[in-house]
Amino acid sequence: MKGKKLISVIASVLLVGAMFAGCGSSKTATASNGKKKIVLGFAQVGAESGWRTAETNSIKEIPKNHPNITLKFSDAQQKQENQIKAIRSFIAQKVDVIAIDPVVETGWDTVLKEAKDAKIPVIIVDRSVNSDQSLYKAFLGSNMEAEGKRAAKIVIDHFGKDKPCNIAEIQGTVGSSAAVGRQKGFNEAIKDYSNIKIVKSESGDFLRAKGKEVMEAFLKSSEGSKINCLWSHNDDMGVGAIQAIKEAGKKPGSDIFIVSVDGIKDMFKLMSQGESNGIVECNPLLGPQLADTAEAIVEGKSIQKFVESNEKDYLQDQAAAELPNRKY
Ligand code: GZL
Repeated sequence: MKGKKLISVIASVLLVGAMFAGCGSSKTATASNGKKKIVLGFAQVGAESGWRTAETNSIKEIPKNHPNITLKFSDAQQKQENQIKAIRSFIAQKVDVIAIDPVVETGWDTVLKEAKDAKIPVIIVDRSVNSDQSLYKAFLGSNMEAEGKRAAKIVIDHFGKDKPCNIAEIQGTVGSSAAVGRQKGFNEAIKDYSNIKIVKSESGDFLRAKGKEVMEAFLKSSEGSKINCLWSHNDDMGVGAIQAIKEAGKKPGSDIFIVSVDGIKDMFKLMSQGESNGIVECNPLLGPQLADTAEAIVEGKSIQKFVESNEKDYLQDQAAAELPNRKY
């Protein structure tokens, strides 16, 4: 009896082992490129600008260059509640990694804690969050405050310490780290120049059409006639504002000195025609970095917590030569 009992116990242990062997391998399945399979959920801001389109294209290219990564992509139409819904859906689907480009800086703690409780690592991309840094694994993106300082330098280099400079500022999305940081950096940089003042400031929500509307209103205001400088938090609003400046019978790039952020082709084209004066580049091509970071996290490798994009600045006399090189 003993021998028979022992054999049946060994047989059942082997059977159970075989049953679970399949489950273990499916969890750590590898793809054709020998890398671990990853389901990556990306919660995008929206499709508000040329920069955003370029970023989205870069993210959507990930599976082409990383066949081990399956991308789940959501577009929140610039609404935080839609982004939070998308993140909760990714958690429910038990994705391996969640990436978020947060439309605004605040209001993320609860959903980030839900992701952490679900043991799903989070990567913050492009814009930043005012949350406990332990709630996300990495940040990939630009230093927005530095971008504001870089834009101010272009203005200061042109107007110096004496020439009157009356600035119309068209801000980005209210509460976004891009608008908050750029405004903070710009204002910090001009504070010691008594000749350089912001005389009008309003949000155009990073939208081309709103940039035009805001600039039209600025030009019709009591300060309109003295505005000789436009500081736009992104190129798209700047392109719209340039349209408004022309319709008001003024020359963009000469009657009104213009600086904006992003580096999209449309603004380089206008600058090559003398209708803008400075572009502060902000890199949207974050897909490759995001893929590498997600893979490193899944493979348990150590990663850099904050990875800042490399960016350049361009002046009017560089625009024509640079335009053919622009990728977005
Ligand atoms: C900045 C990015 C901003 C761009 C805008 O990194 O979040 O949002 O400057 C975009 O064009 O809408």
